[in-house]
Amino acid sequence: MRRFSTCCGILLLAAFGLFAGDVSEAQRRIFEAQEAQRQRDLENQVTARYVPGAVVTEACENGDFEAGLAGWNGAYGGVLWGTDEPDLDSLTAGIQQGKLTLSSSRQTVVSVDDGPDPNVGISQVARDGSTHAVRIGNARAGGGVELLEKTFVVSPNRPSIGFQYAVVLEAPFHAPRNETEHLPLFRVRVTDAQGTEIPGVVHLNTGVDGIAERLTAEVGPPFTTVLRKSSSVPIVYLPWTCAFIDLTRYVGQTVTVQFIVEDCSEFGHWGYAYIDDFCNTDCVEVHPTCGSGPNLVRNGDFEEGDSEIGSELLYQPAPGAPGAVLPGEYSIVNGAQAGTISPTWLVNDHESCATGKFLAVNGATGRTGSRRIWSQTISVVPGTAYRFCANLRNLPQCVLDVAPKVEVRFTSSPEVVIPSVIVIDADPSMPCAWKRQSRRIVIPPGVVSVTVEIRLDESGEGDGNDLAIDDLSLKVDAPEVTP
Ligand SMILES: [Ca+2]
Ligand SMILES: [Ca+2]
Ligand SMILES: [Ca+2]
Ligand SMILES: [Ca+2]
Repeated sequence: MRRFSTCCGILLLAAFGLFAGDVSEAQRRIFEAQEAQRQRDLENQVTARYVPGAVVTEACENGDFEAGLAGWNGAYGGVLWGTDEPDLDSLTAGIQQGKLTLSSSRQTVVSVDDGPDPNVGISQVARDGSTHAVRIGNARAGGGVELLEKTFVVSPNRPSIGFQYAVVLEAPFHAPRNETEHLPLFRVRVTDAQGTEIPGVVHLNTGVDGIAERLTAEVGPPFTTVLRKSSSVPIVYLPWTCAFIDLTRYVGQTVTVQFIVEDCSEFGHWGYAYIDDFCNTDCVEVHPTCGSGPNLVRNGDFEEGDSEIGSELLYQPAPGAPGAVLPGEYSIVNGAQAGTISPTWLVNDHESCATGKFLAVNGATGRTGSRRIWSQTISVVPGTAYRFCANLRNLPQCVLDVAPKVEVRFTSSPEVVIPSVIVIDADPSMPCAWKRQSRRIVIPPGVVSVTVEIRLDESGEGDGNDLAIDDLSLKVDAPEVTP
């Protein structure tokens, strides 16, 4: 929706200097005329319309950009003034390279020989040994939208794609003035072959909870802020960061990965991003996947409540009151219930970080040995490699807290396959900071079922020893990734 500022608004805002960098009415009309011309060119077929996913290439072909932009597709366009997301079906297909300071520079190969980024001083390539990367966008405002795309069939040998990125955005101090406006941003969007967006597969690894697939220009973590003499608007940047896209559920399917940069929809502020090392295996190894195919653990997300738990502890069916779950008891709860049981049980469901359920254990202390808090016997195929994943977090008490020590035991009677001890140290101050643990097991010949046990050591002296468990899975493990 278009809006027109009132006189009052202009005076008030000018008094606070909040919108330094905003464009004049005349400048806005120029940007709108340019965008209208681009749209007319599309309609008259002077230029080609971007069709997402139209060109299928190899996932890792020229992922390091050492061969320029071969194997990559591009698109560009503009946002309408004050609107939300650009219409990705009305972009112009193509790659346009050029100087950082030109709005027509959409996707530009940069070289280590170009020196550091002139605005924030970071390297323009991801690491030593890389001589080229790509810059998406430019340091010129005007509602520009730039997109770099790769469409490929997800290989079983590479079910997750690592990459490196860096982001540089102007960050005006004001929040958007209405719900539909947006600040400069970088996002990674993944779609299936039908063009339907696949949520939850991009992990930008900013270190800040809740940022998964988009970074909007706001002063504060994860960004570093740079103040300028030439402008009252600071620049924020994220240096080169390892990220990955988890496509394990899409092996054999065609997906499209889009890296998108958008200037602010007020037309006054710009943003750009660098990409390098698409298919970097190190970025994935930091975050091993949980295997592929169906999850063989039953009720692994605990959404079915007290089913298939196999615990030696006592089940507490009514967790709705303070202290309801006693030492040596467990319950299946949501975040609100956990907070009622104990004010230090600050935790939300792992997958949604919202209203889902998880297993909460009030571990006993001062006893001998360990007890089984969860167990399941699962049918498996002999000779197959599986990966078991568990999401765990510490629910600490304020004083004399015993950090839970958990053992995951895989047995296939009579022989023990793998024992594995884990001390949980997931950040207790963040309700969504779960710690994912994964273990690879290879099923010996002749073995057709495995019992997975999660055991909790109860020998610590003190209080606490409490933990939450969610999203347990056992899936076929992908073959080792070869670089
Ligand atoms: Ca490179
Ligand atoms: Ca721009
Ligand atoms: Ca859950
Ligand atoms: Ca306890």
